[in-house]
Amino acid sequence: MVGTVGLNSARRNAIAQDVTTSDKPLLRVLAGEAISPPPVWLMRQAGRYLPEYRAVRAKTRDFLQLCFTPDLATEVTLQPIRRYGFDAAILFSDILVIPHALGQAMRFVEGEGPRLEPVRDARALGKLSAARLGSRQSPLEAVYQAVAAIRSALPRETALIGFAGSPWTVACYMVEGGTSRDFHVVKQWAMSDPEEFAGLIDLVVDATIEHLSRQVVAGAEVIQLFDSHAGVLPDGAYERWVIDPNARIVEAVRAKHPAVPIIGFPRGSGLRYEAFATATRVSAVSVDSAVPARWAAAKLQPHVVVQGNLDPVYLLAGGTAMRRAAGDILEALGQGPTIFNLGHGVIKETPPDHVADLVSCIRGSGAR
Ligand code: 1CP
Repeated sequence: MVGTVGLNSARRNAIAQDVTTSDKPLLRVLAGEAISPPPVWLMRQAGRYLPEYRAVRAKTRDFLQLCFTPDLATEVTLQPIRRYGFDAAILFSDILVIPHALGQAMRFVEGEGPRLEPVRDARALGKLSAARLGSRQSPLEAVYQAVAAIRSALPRETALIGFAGSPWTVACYMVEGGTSRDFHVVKQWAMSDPEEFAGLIDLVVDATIEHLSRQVVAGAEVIQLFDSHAGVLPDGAYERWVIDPNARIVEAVRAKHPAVPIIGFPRGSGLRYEAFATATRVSAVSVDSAVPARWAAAKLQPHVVVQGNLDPVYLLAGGTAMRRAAGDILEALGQGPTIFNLGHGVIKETPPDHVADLVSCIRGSGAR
């Protein structure tokens, strides 16, 4: 089944002007086509649940070294493509390469996660700079080399997704110094001194525009913006720190690269997904598992392509429960342009066989 139901005509025409027909199912859907079965890829499809990833990881000193060694980043990006034949590869990197490139001291502690020297005032903010990002001496040069190598190694039907964290989510880690239960330190700064906090957000916006543009120039065909902690902000603050920075990034990247579709993932946005989808002008919105797929079909799909949203724990559980839940999502979203994905990343305890089972369940759902 092929069609362009779901997107309003102005949007469809705007996209059609920019994207020529493609062999890649992901790009066809992002141009507004509904295809059955839909393209499938999974957030965190490369990573610790795969034994071949753990083998590469065991040979590297630390996680950042893996991100900044083009051969290794290329290899781990390709691993899940070889195993499962996903419709997209996502660059193996991390959202925290931006604070690193801005000059913030950071490291990944084994088994615990990221540790950053917190930025909590104007003085600490003043020490950071995006100046080197625009130059050929960018500390992220290795990332762009990986993008080019991945692109040339991919099968012709597989699209390459580049990505960055959205400014609010990146700022969460920069200010808290790591992960947090409620992110109250960064929220308090944003609420008590929004003008000063805007300086941090603006710095990350600029760095992110540069980083994404360089990924596109190197060969990324689609961009995803991860706003994983969007859901912790109340109304008002959400517009200022989630919608506005994402909208600025979409506008700037699209001005330079009009043909490149952009997927937004403002996790935990609830009812605000609708405002996010229309106000940021993203090409697609990735929804978390708390969003009813039928609601997404009714409220979001008329404006944007919808990506999602199987609960990663169904993938961990596998079997009939997983297949039934995946089928429900296909049934709700499959009439319009949709990309099958999880509501968040693959959990590291997930048996690799469950992933193979999920992919064959999606692909078995109709003839392409
Ligand atoms: O030792 C290891 O192997 C470290 C685990 C790991 C991995 C596999 C980290 C540390 N990052 C990654 C890769 C990664 N991170 C990708 C690769 C591509 C893929 O999806 O296959 C991507 C897209 C990310 C993005 C990322 N990093 C996000 C946004 C998505 C999300 O999961 O919400 C976030 C919040 C991070 C921060 C981060 N990096 C790593 C960890 C353990 C964390 C989370 C810390 C926390 O718990 O808050």
